[in-house]
Amino acid sequence: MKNFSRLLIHVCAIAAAALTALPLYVSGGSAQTLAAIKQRGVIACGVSEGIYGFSIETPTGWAGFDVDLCRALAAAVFNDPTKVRYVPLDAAARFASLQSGAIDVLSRNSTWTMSREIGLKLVFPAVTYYDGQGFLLRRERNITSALELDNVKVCVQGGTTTELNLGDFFRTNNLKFERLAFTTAIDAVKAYDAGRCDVFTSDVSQLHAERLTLSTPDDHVILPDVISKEPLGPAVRQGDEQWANIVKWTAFALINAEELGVSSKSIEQAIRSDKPEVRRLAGTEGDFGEQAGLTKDWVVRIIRSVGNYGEIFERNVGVESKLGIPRGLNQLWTNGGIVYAPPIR
Ligand SMILES: N[C@@H](CCC(=O)N[C@@H](CS)C(=O)NCC(=O)O)C(=O)O
Repeated sequence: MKNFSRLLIHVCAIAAAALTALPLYVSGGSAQTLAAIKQRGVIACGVSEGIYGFSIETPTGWAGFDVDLCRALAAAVFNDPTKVRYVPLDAAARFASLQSGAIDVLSRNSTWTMSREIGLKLVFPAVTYYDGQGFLLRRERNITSALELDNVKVCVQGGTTTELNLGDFFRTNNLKFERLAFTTAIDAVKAYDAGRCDVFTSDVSQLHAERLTLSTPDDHVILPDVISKEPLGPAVRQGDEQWANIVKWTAFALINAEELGVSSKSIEQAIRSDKPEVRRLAGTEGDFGEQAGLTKDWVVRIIRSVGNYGEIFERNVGVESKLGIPRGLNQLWTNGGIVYAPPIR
């Protein structure tokens, strides 16, 4: 008996040693998305049909905050941010397109909600932009608070959380409104611009973008009220944890890079850094990239191509850009915001 238990301890010790030595490179789930992407040579990325600063087709290709996440993923997988096929999707079509496999990832101002994850069997691996719903209206109305909005016609895009929050807000505050819902953002904004509605409602980030497309942007104001939580981020299908992890840790790598002061300008120095956190990020220490199914230098590839989270924010939507959105909640937690990524270690 004594010999048997000694043998058992021995076997367990060997098994434990073997387990710790085994590199668990492929995380659970059926890891078919990354393989399919590599075989195809491009990532199919679902974006909006056109929101200035977020995802818009320009003469030189797609650009914007949401587009840069697609570019970052392509940089991580192919070391080439251009290896993306953009699929413009309206609000109603976006999730079905992801479920059917027509796209690998949706990066389109989409709010992470419980029903979208559980009911639609999707995963939102990270929040990339903390938003909330607001109202845009004509300056001449002299309205300064959303609580003054009674008996108004509201233009909204259907198939969105915006449409649902709108009903909640007016019901909760005993205010009357008439909803004019449109399938596309272009039609909703056109109707508002033509005077068919008193108010246009959407995520505040999109109000900033859509205001620029109006015939006289300066005649319209965004009310200060924010009536909902809209945590926006990329979405993927359930059942492929390897790909979900790549999307999640690409978003986290962008944030961690900003926190560590690693930018497109300082990335070459970061590769030579002796700071442990920077070395793990740059892949000069550890095998974090390989564990994810990528390469050691995956973050270097990303930062060289698109910059860090702060650079992406400022370039596309920040105060110096046409949209002029302050960082606000989207500032790093170390600077008074709530943007916080788990560490690479
Ligand atoms: N974040 C909200 C709203 C997203 C949304 O689709 N908003 C419209 C309002 S402008 C939009 O972006 N449309 C752009 C398009 O359909 O291309 C959601 O996930 O439901």
